[in-house]
Amino acid sequence: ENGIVRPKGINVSFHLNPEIEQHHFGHSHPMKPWRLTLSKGLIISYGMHAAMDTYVARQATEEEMEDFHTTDYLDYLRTAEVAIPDDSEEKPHNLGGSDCPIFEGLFDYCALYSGASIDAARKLCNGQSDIAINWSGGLHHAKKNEASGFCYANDIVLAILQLLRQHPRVLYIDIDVHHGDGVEEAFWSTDRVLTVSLHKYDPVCFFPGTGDLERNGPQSEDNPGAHHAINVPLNDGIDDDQYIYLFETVVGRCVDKFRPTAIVLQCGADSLAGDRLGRFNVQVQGHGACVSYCKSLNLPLLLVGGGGYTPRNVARAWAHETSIAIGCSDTIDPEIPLHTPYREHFRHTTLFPTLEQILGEPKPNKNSPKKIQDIVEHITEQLRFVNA
Ligand code: ZL4
Ligand code: CA
Ligand code: ZN
Repeated sequence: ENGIVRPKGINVSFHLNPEIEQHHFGHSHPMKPWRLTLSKGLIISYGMHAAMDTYVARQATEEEMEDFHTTDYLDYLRTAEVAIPDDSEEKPHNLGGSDCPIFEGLFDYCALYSGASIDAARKLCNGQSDIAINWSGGLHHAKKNEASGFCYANDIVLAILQLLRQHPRVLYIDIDVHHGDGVEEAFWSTDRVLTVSLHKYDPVCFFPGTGDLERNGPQSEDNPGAHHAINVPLNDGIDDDQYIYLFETVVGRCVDKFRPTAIVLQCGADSLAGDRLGRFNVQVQGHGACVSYCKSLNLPLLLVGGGGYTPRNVARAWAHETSIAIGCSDTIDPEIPLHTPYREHFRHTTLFPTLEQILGEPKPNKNSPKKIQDIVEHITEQLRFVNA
């Protein structure tokens, strides 16, 4: 089908569970697990599943989730009663407001997407996969004792903790439009994880308000984690050329200095043009170039999802990135196959719509060449303190 052949030598595992897609955050909540159904439909209609080992995820056990989260928080998450979201007062563990509502099956949802990321990490550890994919994961804001920004359990932290059992150094890269604050904070005090997040930064009016260039880990003599957080704060309207340049330059220098033995790439699709919550002009090609670059480093690679609030664009990006992982991105037809489920949801029938097709009028690019250069210089300076 579509000329997909199983690539020799490189094993890709695909971790999913259709139950995850059945959960609803509430009528007009931006996070729609249904985007996973649309993505999977596109991946299958291209025949890509035939080139991967597919695993139906199991729920993570509470013990596994306690590797990061507190027992108190997990107990609350498991037993909290479904309620209409209410932002009028602070809630225990930040659960029950409009960002993090308590919905039917919440704990199962968390345990399933966490189980998928943990299993994906274990496949990389035992050498059964070279690239492992969990598009339902990537929920980077969750803290050890509380929910935050649509994230309840931090599957990325749980997966990195698995990788650290075998790997001396893990590079975490986050291309979601939001700052990867939960993962950064979790590894704030270790030099075994280097975290890199590219994001829109505005301390006043863009969530979570952290992630400025100078935020590089607590700078004290006795903290091994000092300098091991890298932040790339961006303004509205960044385009593919600038984004790819920054990604390859920053990640390239991080790899040279840190010498990771495994990489986790959070592929939040809200950094794409036309996203309901995002503000960038990044296209499916530019987003995918980040995955290609990571793949070219030939290290065990975990790909997780994350944000992404315009489902048709999420599906395009994650299908394209799955094709990059299995090595068929140059041979598949950019025209979305006729038998793709929900094909009418795509509006334009190509995997790679133009900015004009997506937005009508592109957003002004508020990132000057000088800003981009200043970022590269600051980060190069920080990395002088990072050594493998
Ligand atoms: C919504 O329409 O900036 C939630 C959230 C629910 C339904 C109807 C309720 C209307 C936008 C967002 C009231 C909504 C008020 N509904 C939400 C400071 C805020 C307090 C809550 O991609 N209000 C908080 C979180 C961010 C804030 C972004 C990104 C996750 C990830 C990884 C998380 N929170 C202001 C907003 C809506 C809603 C419409 C919303 N929430 C947009 N941005 C936020 O990084 C998965
Ligand atoms: Ca990010
Ligand atoms: Zn996001």
